[in-house]
Amino acid sequence: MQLPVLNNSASFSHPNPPPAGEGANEAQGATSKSSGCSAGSCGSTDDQMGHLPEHIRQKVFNHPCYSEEAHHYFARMHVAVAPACNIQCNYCNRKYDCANESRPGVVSELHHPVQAVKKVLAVAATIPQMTVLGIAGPGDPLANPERTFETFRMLSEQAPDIKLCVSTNGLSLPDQVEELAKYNIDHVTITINCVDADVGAQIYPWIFWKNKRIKGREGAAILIEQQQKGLEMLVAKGILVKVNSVMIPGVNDQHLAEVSKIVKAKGAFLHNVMPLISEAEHGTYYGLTGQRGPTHDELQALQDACSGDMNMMRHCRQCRADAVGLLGEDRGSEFTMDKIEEMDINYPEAMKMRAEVHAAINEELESKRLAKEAKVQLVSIQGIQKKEVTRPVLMAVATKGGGVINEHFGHASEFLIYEASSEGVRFIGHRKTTPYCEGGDTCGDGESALDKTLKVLAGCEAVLCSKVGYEPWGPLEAAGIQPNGEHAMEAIEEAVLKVYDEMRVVGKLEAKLDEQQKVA
Ligand code: CLF
Ligand code: SF4
Repeated sequence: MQLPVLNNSASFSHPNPPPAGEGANEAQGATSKSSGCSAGSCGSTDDQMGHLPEHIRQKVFNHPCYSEEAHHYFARMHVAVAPACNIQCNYCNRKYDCANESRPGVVSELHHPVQAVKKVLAVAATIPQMTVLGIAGPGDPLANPERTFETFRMLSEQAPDIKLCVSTNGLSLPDQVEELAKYNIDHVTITINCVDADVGAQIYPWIFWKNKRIKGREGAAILIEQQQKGLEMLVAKGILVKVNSVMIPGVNDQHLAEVSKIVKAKGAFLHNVMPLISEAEHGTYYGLTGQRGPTHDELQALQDACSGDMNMMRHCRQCRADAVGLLGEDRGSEFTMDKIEEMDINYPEAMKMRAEVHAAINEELESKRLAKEAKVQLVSIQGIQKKEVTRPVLMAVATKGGGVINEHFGHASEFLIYEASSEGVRFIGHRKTTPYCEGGDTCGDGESALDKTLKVLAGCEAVLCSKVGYEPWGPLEAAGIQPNGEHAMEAIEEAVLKVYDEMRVVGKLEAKLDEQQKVA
């Protein structure tokens, strides 16, 4: 069947769904065995999922956050039904969405559970690739149990083909684990920034616990205990747990590798280390006191350090609490309540269409995977396996999804960053920018949109896109970033590997290596 498009140009697909079952403990341990960055794409689902028991693959194959590969093809949506919070984080201003799972400084439109369910059915019927509904704010979902569980209850009855997902600070998690299990919620995120109350006291000024406000170290100690207890209880129930941690330089950056070890030992499935975003205009404690966030290099170094212990998520976009669409895009404006009220949704019919789309996606992805394996082996045999040069190279990729290079340089609002080396290709993360074609002459402080993109791409030696105009070509080259529009519609990792091999053949890698050695 012809696949519908998720956004303007990409088509989508997914891997084989296996049968469901219990026993996440076993799988969560097994997952971490493949972490680290050996040959091939360590961030890709091929690696992450190849060794997983079938019942765990069933839970993650189409979850865009739990599977790096799935995020190219599948969408998620959030409904903002949970306004209250029971703790205070120093990176949060209550005017905005919960920064534990959302981009700081964003305000989402709050919905009543009945409205939220209507919205989910409308989105699922319109975007069949939307597989996951998450509740992640604008406050803490489990500090608003009635609204959160009412939404989950209605959805589990009316839309059983949608996975349900929730994110929490963990304070009231142990009391809610039974309720979460009741609605077949397979995915829970806990934000764990520390396992040491002295570190916690620098992040959480207070918590609200048993009708009292408890400050400083004492409050942090209770929060940590509840988070760890909640994690253990979820794992015991076979629920997959993702741990989010906000990296705060000078506060918990040295401590997060230990957090990673501990949560892995307890059976967490995935660790997502997110950068602190602390703009002064957001009015948070950290923003106002000048606490900086990490650089791209610092974040990557910490993620690499943690990846020795467990599977790392590197594709998080810090979504808003009412996000709709692929990670990195926001189609919320297509689904405002007035538009939804006018839609006539027959969800049982929509479910049939969704199942067909998912089956077609499954087939497409399977054939892509086989083709990719064959081609990557060929390229390896032809060149890289000779190990003439091992210097790794960062490349930026412009994509709208579908796992292919299909975005114009000037339209990209973010770039995916890949590292190519003699070991293969691995996904490193994403970097946001202002689209060059929409940015006008300046985007603040006299900086042009192109200047901003050049800064964002610092460290990359090539940018792969479907097209790149004449105007940015020169400045990109002058900045040491080779524009490349020759691999439009090709699979990303394959194209990155080809460009890397081309660099090797013309001696670019050697030259750079020599320069590096001279400097050393
Ligand atoms: Fe939403 Fe979170 Fe579920 Fe995903 S988001 S509740 S696990 S469905 Fe995903 Fe968005 Fe990152 Fe969250 S990219 S902020 S990790
Ligand atoms: Fe803000 Fe979320 Fe922290 Fe609550 S848990 S204070 S909403 S960042």
